Amino acid sequence: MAQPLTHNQRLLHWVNEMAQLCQPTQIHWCDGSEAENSHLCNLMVQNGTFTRLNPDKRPGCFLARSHPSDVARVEDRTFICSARREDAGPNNNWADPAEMKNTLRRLFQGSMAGRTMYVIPFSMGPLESPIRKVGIELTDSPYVVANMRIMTRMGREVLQALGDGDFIPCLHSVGAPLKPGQTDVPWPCEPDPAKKYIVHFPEDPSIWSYGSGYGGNALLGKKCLALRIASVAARREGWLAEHMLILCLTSPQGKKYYIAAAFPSACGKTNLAMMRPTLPGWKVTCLGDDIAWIRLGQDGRLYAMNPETGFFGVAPGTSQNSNPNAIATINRNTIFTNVALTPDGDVWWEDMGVPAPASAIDWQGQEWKPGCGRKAAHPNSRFTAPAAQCPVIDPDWQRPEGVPLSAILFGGRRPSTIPLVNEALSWEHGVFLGSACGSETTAAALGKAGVLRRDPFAMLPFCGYNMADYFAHWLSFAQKTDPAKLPKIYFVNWFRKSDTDRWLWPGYGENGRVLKWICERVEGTAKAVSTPIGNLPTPDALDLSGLNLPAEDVQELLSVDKSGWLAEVNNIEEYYKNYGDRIPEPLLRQLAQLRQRLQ
Ligand code: OXD
Ligand code: MN
Repeated sequence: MAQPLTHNQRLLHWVNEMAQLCQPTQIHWCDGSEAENSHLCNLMVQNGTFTRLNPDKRPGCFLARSHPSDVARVEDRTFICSARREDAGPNNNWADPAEMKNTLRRLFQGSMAGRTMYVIPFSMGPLESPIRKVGIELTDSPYVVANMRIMTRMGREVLQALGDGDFIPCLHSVGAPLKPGQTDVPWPCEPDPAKKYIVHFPEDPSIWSYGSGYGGNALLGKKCLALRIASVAARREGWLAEHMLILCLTSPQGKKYYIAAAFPSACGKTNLAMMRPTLPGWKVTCLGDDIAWIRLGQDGRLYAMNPETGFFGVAPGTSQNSNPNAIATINRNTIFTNVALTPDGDVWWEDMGVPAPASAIDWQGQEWKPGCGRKAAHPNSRFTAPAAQCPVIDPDWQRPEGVPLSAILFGGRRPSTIPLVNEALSWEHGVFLGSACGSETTAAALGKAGVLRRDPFAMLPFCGYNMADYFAHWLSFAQKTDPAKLPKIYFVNWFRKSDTDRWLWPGYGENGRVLKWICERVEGTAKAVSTPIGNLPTPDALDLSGLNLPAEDVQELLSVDKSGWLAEVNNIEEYYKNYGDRIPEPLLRQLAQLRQRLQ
């Protein structure tokens, strides 16, 4: 659509100004229609960005291969440019906003030459939601347009809902202007990592992203707007923008329990969000797999809403066994990025649970054979799929007011010390547990096994302000409402190992057993023992029927390792020191009380 679809003067003015700066050949206002999408997909097939997959196997699906330098979020090139450095906190890279804008203006000058500037109006959250945010992303990447159409509510109806209202300006360029006559490459980007910039100005608010076309760097509604910028707005406006899945667990009696859960990356959030519980009669339906916006309802309870409309999931490891519902979700209308292409025009990745093809084209476009020593799919290869296609999507997933939470879960990959499940003693204690979230790295990831990386609330890369102030914001909810109405908080750990490096807990669909105990605690019917670290299930309170777990494994999963916990207390204390005296007093009190209970 060449013509602007709006009379919003501020928007028209800004688009004009940015076009002057970036110098695109033309401007396209996205209407979000089916026709527009197929036109863009055809265009990308023609220029080599997309490969159309075999329509008999994956109708409406495409494969994209990125430049090898552009395969993941770039945290070290991500900036929060608040006016004051201390407001960004030690958890963020900070730069002076005026200086950064100068740098960015220089970079964006002429950056879209030879390309089309797409204007993407998008809404995070249902248009009727009281906390939805409208963003306008200007981008020179049609790949970004096609992904944003899956991940957000996008197009004409958003501009209609916006009217003359306020929007969040999001400027994006792949940073690869074309000279007259220069032929394009399938994945244009700025290959030099030091020249990529993912920048947030929380006080504007605005987002400027330069040099990358991949995932969270380029789909600006997701991590940039719905987490970093939204977390700042949420603090000001009295709600929470969280890195959480939302699921509904329905009991055999038909009672529904809505649960939100925060886990650091690579801890199985998408798997849990749509899992199939093995326990007969229990059912999980999915409301979201990555982000939850949570606010107080009129009844004093916390309500969670997923601001996205799609899943941007990691492909490797996704299989019929680990996540059958994801496999069913991605069988049509899905964009795959950096997975392998099979000779029959389908996709393949490591641990897909189906035999490797005899040959394939790998994520870098090269011939690949099993055993050749290279991975066929990049470890961070992705699928972008509409949430509505998930076979267990919850009927209320688009409710503008969200769903009332019964429980909030925190977790991480913790081979030792942390029990299978632990119930917080109070909201304050629960916030303390969230602040101590973290995951142990594997040998493959960091060259050193057993390194614990603290990732409070799984928000370390996504909190748009000082994390200590974020802790205080979480604590404040106990004053904003009757604490008895707040969800109960749990810390779970599916990743416990024995001394001999054996998994103690089967995970996946069996995690429903832990969720069942949590729901029974919410009802006040399940047994627990009070321990120095929190309330743990008695071994007979967990429904382990048919599992045949050795009694000593259950014992280990549900016991308190006192010396391990004392070390944990010291480690948390060290971690808090990063935030100096900004750490809220109640968390220091929780730490001291825990130490005392352990001694
Ligand atoms: C994601 C992440 O991509 O958390 O969702 O890294
Ligand atoms: Mn995530």
